[in-house]
Amino acid sequence: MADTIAAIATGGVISAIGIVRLSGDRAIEVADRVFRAFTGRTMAQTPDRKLAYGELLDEDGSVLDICLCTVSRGPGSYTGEDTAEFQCHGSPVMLAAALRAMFAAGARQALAGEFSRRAFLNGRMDLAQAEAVIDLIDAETVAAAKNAAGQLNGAVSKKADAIYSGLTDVCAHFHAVIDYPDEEIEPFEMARYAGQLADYESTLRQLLATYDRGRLLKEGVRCAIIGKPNVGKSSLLNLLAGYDRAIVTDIAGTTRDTIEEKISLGDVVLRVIDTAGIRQTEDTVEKLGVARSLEAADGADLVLAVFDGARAFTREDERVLVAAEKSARRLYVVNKSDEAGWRMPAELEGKDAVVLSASTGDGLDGLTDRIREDYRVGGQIPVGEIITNARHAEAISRAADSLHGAVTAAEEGVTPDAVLTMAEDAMQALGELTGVQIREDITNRIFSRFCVGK
Ligand SMILES: Nc1nc2c(ncn2[C@@H]2O[C@H](COP(=O)(O)OP(=O)(O)OP(=O)(O)O)[C@@H](O)[C@H]2O)c(=O)[nH]1
Ligand SMILES: [Mg+2]
Repeated sequence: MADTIAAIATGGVISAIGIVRLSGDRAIEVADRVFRAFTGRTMAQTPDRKLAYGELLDEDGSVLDICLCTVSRGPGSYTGEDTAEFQCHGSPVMLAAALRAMFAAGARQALAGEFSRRAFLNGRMDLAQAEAVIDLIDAETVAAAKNAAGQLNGAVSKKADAIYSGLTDVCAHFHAVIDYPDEEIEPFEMARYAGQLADYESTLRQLLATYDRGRLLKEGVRCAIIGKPNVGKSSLLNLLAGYDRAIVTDIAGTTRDTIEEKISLGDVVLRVIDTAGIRQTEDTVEKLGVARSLEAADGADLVLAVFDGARAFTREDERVLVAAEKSARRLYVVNKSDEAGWRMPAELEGKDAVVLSASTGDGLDGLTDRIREDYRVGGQIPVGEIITNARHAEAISRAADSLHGAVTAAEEGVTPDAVLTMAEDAMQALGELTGVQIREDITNRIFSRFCVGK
């Protein structure tokens, strides 16, 4: 028995359409208590996925809205249970009243993610697919959405399932030989399977290698702007953001603390961090600021090291160069190209430098094109097969390590049962990925990230 849950599935703002949904054993009965189709037909008499036009009623039976209702019966529905959905006008107060009427008719408020949780528990989707639903809702770029859609379609799950199933066959063969010695089963030779296990490991490693890119796709590229004071870091942040986010003055040491701003460059989301100018200072506050600047550079995916091309290259610039070179990835920005006397510093010769004027905006496209090109998704990796989820990456990595252990042991002639224990560890890890084998507390944590109504 699944109790019947109800929730408003659309956002709590005034909009053209608002959706309320129901799922559970009594979903259609509840729908019939709050909805009267103009045809006179009940929803119980209405076929699946057919729209009915009619009146939505409150607890007292007075009309709240004129809307559309559709039902989808289990097991072929999103949750695998009987479901009903109302497409109403998008007034948040009216939708709340409709929800109250459904509670009065026997439904209860759905918890966050409860519809998708039921879909998972009823086998309508695996755990990796359910997590793709939330990624799709959270997507900040079209590329991120497409990748999540690919995962919802099972791009990653299918690979994990194929390996899981292959490993099941290997283990089953071994156990059959041991358990049924009298049967004529082909003898088990571990060496025959070593190549297969190695192939599985390599498939998993390839999948895992996409996680670097996937993390950036999902979380955005952490991009720290560093440089000595007054080179135009905050001006660059403002130029990228398109508005005056940070204070800009001609006083060296204007920015004291890090300032973060999310900026979308088409398919790439940058989390830009403007920092305090790096210099030797006795000022306590500024000193702390400089320490934060260096920390930001350390933790960044990309460092934009800014220099003032209109002024001499100094020892402070030298320090910035060193910090940039220590970072994961860097681009050198030589600013103030609008000023007479601008020149490319000899110290940057042969380096990846972009010429810019943060005042006029000249060179901005060159910079953003470079960043977009570097962090663009696609190319070699099929969309949908980019791992974006830390939990998935961890499970895949554990499975690959176990398989590596199994292959090495098989090659060294270790007894099959020891090899297969490692293969079973890999199965356990893959089972956690798709949710075949998963602890309930982990499932709870995953679905609690969903919004109510999904
Ligand atoms: N001519 C010219 N002036 C610029 C340009 N970019 C910034 N400036 C000027 O340089 C000065 C310092 O700019 P900021 O953006 O505050 O520099 P900053 O690197 O953030 O400085 P701190 O916060 O002190 O570390 C301001 O007077 C800006 O107007 C540029 O491209 N051309
Ligand atoms: Mg500044």
